[in-house]
Amino acid sequence: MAETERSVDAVIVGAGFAGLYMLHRLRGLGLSVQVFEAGGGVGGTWYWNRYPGARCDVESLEYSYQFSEELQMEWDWTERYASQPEILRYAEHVADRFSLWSDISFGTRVTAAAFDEEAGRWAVETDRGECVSARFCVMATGCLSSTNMPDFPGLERFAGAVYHTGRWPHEGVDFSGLRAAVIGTGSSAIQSIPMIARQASALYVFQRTPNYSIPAHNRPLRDEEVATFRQDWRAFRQANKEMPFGFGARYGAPDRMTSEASEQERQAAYEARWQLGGLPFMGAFADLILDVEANETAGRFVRGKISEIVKDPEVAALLSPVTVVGCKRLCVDSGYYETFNLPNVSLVDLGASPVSEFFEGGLRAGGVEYLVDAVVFATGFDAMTGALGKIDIRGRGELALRDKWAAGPRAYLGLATAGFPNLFMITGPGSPSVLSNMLPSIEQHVDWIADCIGYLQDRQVHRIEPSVEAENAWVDHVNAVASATLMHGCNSWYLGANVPGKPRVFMPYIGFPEYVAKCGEVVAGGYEGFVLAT
Ligand code: NA7
Repeated sequence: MAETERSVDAVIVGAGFAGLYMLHRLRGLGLSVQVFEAGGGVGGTWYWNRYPGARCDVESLEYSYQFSEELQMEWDWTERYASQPEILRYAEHVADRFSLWSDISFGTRVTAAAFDEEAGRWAVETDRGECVSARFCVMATGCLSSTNMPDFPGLERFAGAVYHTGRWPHEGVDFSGLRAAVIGTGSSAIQSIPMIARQASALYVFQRTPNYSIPAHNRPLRDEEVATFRQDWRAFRQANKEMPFGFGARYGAPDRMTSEASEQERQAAYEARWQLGGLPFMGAFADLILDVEANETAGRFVRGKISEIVKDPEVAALLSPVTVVGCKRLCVDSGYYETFNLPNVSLVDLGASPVSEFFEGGLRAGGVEYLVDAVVFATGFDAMTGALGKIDIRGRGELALRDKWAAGPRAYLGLATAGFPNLFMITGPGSPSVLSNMLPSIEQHVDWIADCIGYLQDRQVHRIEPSVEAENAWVDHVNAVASATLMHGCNSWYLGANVPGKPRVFMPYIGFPEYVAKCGEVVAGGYEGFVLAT
């Protein structure tokens, strides 16, 4: 371990929405704080994911901070679903408004963090050779920040341009006149394909597994809906907090089972949700993620829509998933299925014949050569644990987090992990995180951590970490809740199934209101399940 050069009360790793608000809260407690950020600016996932068509799949009035009334009154979202450039401008505005820039070191990646048991402090090292000593270390490293880049044979021989949606060039990419390939058909692909298809002379979409996608029906926000939101934002936010996934209250919580509706009523309910657009589609009935037959009624509906939209029946069939709707994250699109009617767009089925290799002029799959000038990897992320795994984090007894989590992540409430005192995670594994509206989840975690640090300060408590028993019980509970749903039954990134060799463990917690209540109970019980030491 390098010698520490500087001491602060807290180090925060990452300056996305989690890191920014954490910095604001810790400053409010009078702590000295150093934030390290690998990117050249704030915004986290919205700094990196600049691919064409990038947009949040939660509506802008909901995917925004609520800790400051002034911020909510002064920031004008322009569209129902905000685009990446607008969300990035918002993050920058927050950094300006709360004067956050001065405590953030950009272009600096944290490489290691080790707990010195004698001193009770973390030594945090960066790729710039700096080492800072801190009492608290907060990982605000993001759930979708470590890209998944498949290791295709011969990729190094490919002479064309190679991009990953999660690391898009800041200057943008002009595909005009180019033959392009997109590998993957998850959210990033589904958003970018219609945009790339408008420019490329030929676009090959390489699909391993089809995904369900619901139209966004994006549109400019209406003055009256913004005015209503501003007038009554507290009730609006509170109602969302009571929703199972922390958003979509204005469309109503599902109140009946599919079996309680006639076939005609079911179709009408799905049609209404299709016309509404986006993730609230899953709110049509209460049993969609609980019962496979119920789910299949929704699956049939979406497949019917695909076959209506896509003119070539063979292409429509290939685009039609046979899996459970919502088991993999539902996608939200603007003209995705329609894009396959364009003459310059071809769908390549990798299900039966995967990419075998790249060569100088393109790639080969199923014995067919595809000559392309550019390849876009829309292959997703090493989600939830990827960014943490890249840092050499060592707790008590030099225990490496990578070793502790070799069989899958173990954390209490997704906030902290036994053996790593005074280390906090924002939206870590075992918290609702990606199965909730991320911004309110981030705020809830940041507030919990800041309140906890305030509590420790007031009582002169020097260390906090979860007990192994509490952690085990929580991990069991997270799994039990997931097992009671259909969400653990497919190869999703919620389970780590998209990254070869990653242990299959269901990582997010299902149930935002229950989770928030549990966090409150833990505090009311004097940090129940945590070990506090003076
Ligand atoms: P996703 O949703 O993980 O999608 C990645 C896509 O890439 C998916 O279709 C994968 O197919 C495909 N993929 C991954 N590896 C390969 C290989 N080796 N060969 C072929 N195809 C592959 O990532 P996104 O970036 O789209 O979205 C992530 C989240 O960001 C999203 O859910 C939103 O929350 C925002 P597979 O399905 O695994 O067969």
